[in-house]
Amino acid sequence: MRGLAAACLISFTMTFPDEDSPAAPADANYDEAKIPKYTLPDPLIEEDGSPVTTPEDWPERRAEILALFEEHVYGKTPEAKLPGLHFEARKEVPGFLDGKAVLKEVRVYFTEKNERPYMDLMLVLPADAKGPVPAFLLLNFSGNHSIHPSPEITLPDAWMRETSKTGDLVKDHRAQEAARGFKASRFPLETIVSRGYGLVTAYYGDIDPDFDDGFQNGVHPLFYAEDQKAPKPDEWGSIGAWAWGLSRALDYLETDAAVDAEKVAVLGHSRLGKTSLWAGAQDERFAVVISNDSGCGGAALSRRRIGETVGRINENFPHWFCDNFNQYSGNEDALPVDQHELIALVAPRPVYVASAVGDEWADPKGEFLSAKLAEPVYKLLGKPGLGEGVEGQPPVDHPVGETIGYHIRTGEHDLTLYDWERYLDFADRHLGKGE
Ligand code: GTR
Repeated sequence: MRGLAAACLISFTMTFPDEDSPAAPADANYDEAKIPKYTLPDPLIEEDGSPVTTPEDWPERRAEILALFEEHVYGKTPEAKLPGLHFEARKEVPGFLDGKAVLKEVRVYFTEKNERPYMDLMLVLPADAKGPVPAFLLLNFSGNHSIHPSPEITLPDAWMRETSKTGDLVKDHRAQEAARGFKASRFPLETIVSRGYGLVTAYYGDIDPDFDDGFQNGVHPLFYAEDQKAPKPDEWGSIGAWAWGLSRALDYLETDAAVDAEKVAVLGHSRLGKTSLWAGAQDERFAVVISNDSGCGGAALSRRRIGETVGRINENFPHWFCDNFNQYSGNEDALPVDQHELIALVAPRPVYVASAVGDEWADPKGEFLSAKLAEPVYKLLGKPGLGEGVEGQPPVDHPVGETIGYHIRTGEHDLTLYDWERYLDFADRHLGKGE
């Protein structure tokens, strides 16, 4: 079986993501044989037990699954947008990337006030575009200046994480010149624009700084009722807020004639891959949804309990999910949903799930299984899903899939040129070439 063969290729050298990862836990399980027996909820069986057999039945079941994810996993998003949402064009550099691109910087103010919280969007668009271009939208971990060394990119004034590893990249929680381009390998701008696509990004901390402060900063307080000090147990955490921010970026793109807002692929890596899936599940304006190494709380099935578990993620990152999610720490079988149903919420739109061999913490096999187990929903809606012949996890570096794309590549937890090339091919197939 191909799936088994691929599983055997998985090396057991553990690596951890480079952001703010706690030390590797000695007791994490990587042994398939030690996974407890589990039964997954069926995306095509309603809560009352009735089967979903026609495409016409799906919207009702979809709403039910979405409500379960809101209540038990990510928390409810309070409102689509606030009435004062507005945009400010701040910069346009026509000769960016040696003339191959146009750089634009736009500030998204979430309310009528010109003050924080706001989100600084950066757009890199092909210079030779004949009309509106399709685009990839993704949040970044370290600021817009980190994605390319150009001094044209405005240095952010937002709070930045400062750790023993950030050195001279961040001082007093502020971005430094030395950090320009230090994450450039994750953003192959030349390749993206040469293929006819735009790249739109923003620093995720503009929406909600990624630390547990009881939700006093970021966008949460904008939505508090009088006397409310924190989200309720079924209200959004940080992933919910970041996903909401992606939708606000799309609100802006709908106003920018240089971008085809009906052809926007939302993409994210790691915790931001969890975020892109949740954004794409909720906001059906996203034409394509891509999860890169998203792991626990992203594409990986929670019930497999391989690598990072619900208990571990809630302990290390108590602000990512809603408080109700804590009930499922060490209690995954009680979850009314599992992550294949998150992928199913994207249907019938194209979705891509990617894994890396050296990313066992994210459970690559569990990521594949989610994609596979979402397929019946795609088929119900008349789409092939992974398509003919993709039964088990494919071999390493062999991308597969039709409406659901999947690959597991050589290497570690990262967003690489290999990943991007697959996403560009996938976008070409589903959005039409960026021409
Ligand atoms: C890790 C976390 C993962 C993943 C990763 C990242 O520490 O355990 O779930 O989100 O961080 O976002 O880099």
